[in-house]
Amino acid sequence: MRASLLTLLLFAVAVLRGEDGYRLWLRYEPISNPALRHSAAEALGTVVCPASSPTLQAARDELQLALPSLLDASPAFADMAGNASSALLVGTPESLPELQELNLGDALKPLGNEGFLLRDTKVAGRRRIVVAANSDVGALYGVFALLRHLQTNEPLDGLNLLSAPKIQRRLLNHWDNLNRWVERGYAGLSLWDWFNLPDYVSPRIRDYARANASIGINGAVLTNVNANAQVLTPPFLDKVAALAGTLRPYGIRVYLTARFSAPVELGGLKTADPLDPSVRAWWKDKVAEIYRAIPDFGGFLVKANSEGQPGPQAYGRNHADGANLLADALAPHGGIVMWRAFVYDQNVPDDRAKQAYTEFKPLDGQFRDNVVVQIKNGPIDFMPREPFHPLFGAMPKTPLGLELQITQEYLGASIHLVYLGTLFKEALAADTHAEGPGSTVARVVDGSLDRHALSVIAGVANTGNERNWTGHPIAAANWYAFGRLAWDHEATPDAIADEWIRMTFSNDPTLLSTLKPVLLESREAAVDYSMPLGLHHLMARDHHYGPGPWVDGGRADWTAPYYHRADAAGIGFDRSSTGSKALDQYAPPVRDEWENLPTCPEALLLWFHHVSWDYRMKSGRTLWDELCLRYQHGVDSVRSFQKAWDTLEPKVDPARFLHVQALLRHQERDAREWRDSCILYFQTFSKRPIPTGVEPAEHSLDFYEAVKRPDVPGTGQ
Ligand code: BDP
Repeated sequence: MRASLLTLLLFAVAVLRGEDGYRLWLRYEPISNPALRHSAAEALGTVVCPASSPTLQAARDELQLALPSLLDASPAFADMAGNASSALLVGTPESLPELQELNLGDALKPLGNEGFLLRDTKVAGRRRIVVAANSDVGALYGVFALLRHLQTNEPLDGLNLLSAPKIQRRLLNHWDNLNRWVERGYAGLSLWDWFNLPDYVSPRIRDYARANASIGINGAVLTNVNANAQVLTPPFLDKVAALAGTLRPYGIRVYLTARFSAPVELGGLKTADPLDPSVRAWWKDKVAEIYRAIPDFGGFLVKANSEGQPGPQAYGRNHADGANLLADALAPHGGIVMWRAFVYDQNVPDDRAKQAYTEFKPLDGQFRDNVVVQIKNGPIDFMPREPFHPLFGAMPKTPLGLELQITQEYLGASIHLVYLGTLFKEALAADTHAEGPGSTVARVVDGSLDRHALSVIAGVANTGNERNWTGHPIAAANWYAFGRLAWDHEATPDAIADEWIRMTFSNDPTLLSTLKPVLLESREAAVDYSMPLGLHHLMARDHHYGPGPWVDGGRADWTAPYYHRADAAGIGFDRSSTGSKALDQYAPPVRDEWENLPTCPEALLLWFHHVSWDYRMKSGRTLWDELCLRYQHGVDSVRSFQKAWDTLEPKVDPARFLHVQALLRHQERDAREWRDSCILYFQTFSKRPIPTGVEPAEHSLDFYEAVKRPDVPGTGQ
């Protein structure tokens, strides 16, 4: 009775205040299954989690926040379990002597510095639920895993879970400027309130840390890759130190972007030449200064000689010279350099997709040990679908980091419902064949393929100061999926979506069976209504929102025709041996499969080949018909998402229900615009009729070409 009253009360409060998404997947609503709730309340009636460090204090705080609500009961927080018939024990064998009785040594050993174990066990006949780890942060991760277990309605009986991350540094990259504008940010201003820092650190920063720790993210690059050297000045370092202080208990280190020309801009030097002794001394002193303010500073992320950013090439040096300069300054303090391979130059006549490989591959073996080359998942730029980047597998002597984009720059910003767990997984699971079958991107990145100790995965964050953090209520699933896959790249997008829905909405079976397929199909839908069959870079200029296959003029590699190459004969970029030869950058088994039209996956067809409009697709249709029907299919998929979502009205709180419903309406309109404008535009080349089954366009091509979208968030400065 008490339980149902409380549940009712909580529900009433939620309705009154409106579920606003702030709590993300850490809502800790009462466990809905009464039998599970009662048995968990019994098992966790006593909680022993001595707060002997700030990190264990954070673990204890989380349990204190979560358990009374989840269990609809108030566990006793005690110093010892003693004779209690059942208890939860949380900590390391050092922080909690009672754990020593369990002889966990052998089980803990392989779990490393961040892993944990969860176990349902008995000590002298008394039931103990154990969250144990080798380190405090491992115990914190274990607490979040236990809470996830409870939130997803899993029983504690027989619990036996061991988990350790495969990738060492799991980072968010914030493209945040010092004036709080977020490049490609669609969820408000930056979370970092630089002007008020260090005096005031918003409580939101702690909640950001909690959310990240709950999925194992252990680092944040605070500033934009298009870097501002000011962040390296003393007043800003004080601000960074204040943020670092709040993030530290949650196992999160801060990193900064380093502007290569900082010695000139801040230090008044005449040069930023990486081999110049005064430049080397400047960085050495600067790094020492950073470590005085932030002793566990993680290191630098650098975008150099790319899209106008300064870099070593201005001095006739190469990327290794540049990276090593910073690496040498950071090494004595244990810091690392993440040097980005996102480089291309309009003055280089070669296919843009080939340029990073051409520049970086010869440098394999020339980087210091504390350098990671950070590579986007594909060779162009976070398109809705790309083949894996050919550098993966091509630089065995260098640790290679993977950069994914969580923010939806090319996938409808925070307007479109696009679950990226599937995209991230596709990127990780891609087989480079570099050292035989099974040489997946994931194994390159986690260091297991070439035995590198240092490993990095980064996601360009989609967070901002909007109340629900990510703008679209479903976009938080992408932050979540990134973290979960960064921790365990063998996890499936399906299982991750399942967890996220349960925690973010509820464990209702109808809700799950309705919403999960929407999430899982949403990325493919976005590919279909925007850039199907391997098409890429068809978006409008600058803001990258909406279609622009006609966008021409200015630098060629920023126009759409450079990529789609539509003409009277067909469409697609010939990157095979008859074209740009980009395929030569892949290992022979991959190259051969993709080189041949019949074996090239249709999803990548127009990425690698210029294909005749009448080419017969696997469906038996011509390429032209197939292309048009894919666009239609994308629109149809969004409509099916709308239908599915509408049935969830009784299952979702009104605020989030209406919000997603409205966004889906917008998305359907956008999907139609993509379909109509791209089909009409490509028809000017194909000169073929639009096949049956495709709805007629609402407007003329001129209309679509004239669409202007001023002030799209994340564009400008
Ligand atoms: C592109 C973005 C641009 C970024 C750049 C990068 O359009 O805003 O600065 O990538 O990753 O996706 O450096």
